[in-house]
Amino acid sequence: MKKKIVFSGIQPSGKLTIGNYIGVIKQWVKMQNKYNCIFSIADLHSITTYKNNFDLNNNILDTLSLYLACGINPNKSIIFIQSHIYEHTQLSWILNCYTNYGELNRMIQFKKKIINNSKNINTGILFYPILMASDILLYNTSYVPVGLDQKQHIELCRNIANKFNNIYGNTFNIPKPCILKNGNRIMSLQETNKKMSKSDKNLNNIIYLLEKKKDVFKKIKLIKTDSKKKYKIKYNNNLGLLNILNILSGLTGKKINKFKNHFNNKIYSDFKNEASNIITIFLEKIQENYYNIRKKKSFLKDILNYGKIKAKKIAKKNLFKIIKKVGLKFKI
Ligand code: AQP
Repeated sequence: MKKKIVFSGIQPSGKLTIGNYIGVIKQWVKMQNKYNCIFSIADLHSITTYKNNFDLNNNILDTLSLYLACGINPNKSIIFIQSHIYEHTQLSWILNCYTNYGELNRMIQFKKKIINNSKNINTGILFYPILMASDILLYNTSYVPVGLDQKQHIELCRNIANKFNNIYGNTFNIPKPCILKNGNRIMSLQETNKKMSKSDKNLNNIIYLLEKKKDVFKKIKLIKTDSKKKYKIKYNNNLGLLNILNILSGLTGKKINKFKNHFNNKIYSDFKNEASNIITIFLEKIQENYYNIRKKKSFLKDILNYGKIKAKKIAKKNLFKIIKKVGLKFKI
């Protein structure tokens, strides 16, 4: 039987975080053994929040190197740059015409992003989920591993696909989101009411996959706990500590309760030191792989070129069918 298709991507809008790893990359690594996986580097999405200090070319190579360092195997999975496959933007225009403005306007991410980008509220931010739907639907995707923040976008994608199928007959697979039970929303270290985001201006909220040991310790130390340092740990309402437990579980695959029991009767500073240590040891492996891979520019370019050829073949064939269905078939 033909393997089902998995599609997912990350914007090269900055340095990847442990949130990106725990929420999605970890899932990708597992899924590539069972499915045909297609992983995009979503540069078109990243220009919706373009900043002058973006170095897209380098960000793309950094992102690819981290995919590989985390365990994505280019011999098993297709990895490509979104803007290399023009079919995505072509399909995106078509799908615009099958999406209600009201549906789009309800997207939570849109509402958040226009607040964070108040000086650049471009329509790309509004149309972001339609481009995402095009990315997914173009490959007849069955599963889309994402973090919780993307759930609403996948629901929109499913609505668009159903609407299209109802009009033109069975065209698109209706993709299912794969959202982890634990680790689907790693929160910011200090401001625990929002998720950890690579573009957060407060760097103390983020642990990057390439974070240095001393900075991991520093950032975790900054998490607010009981002022009496010698007190034994109480997790109760301390979202900062619960977030760390979630991170530890996400990185190691061990249950949260196991860590809770382990830290029972310990004091806050022990908790923070041990947690920082576990995180650092995990990151060191990835960082060693990363720095080896990142040097090999022509190897990285070959992977992207190979991915482009493979993705293009599928995208071209599928877009042709869609174009015919909507009646764009005038021949000269
Ligand atoms: N904190 C997180 N916890 C769990 N999953 C996360 N993801 C992102 N942050 C977390 C998931 O990673 C995938 C790729 O995300 P993206 O970079 O394409 O877009 P994003 O969701 O907007 O991620 P960021 O880090 O917040 O990027 P910026 O700051 O550039 O907007 C998605 O599946 C996402 O759910």
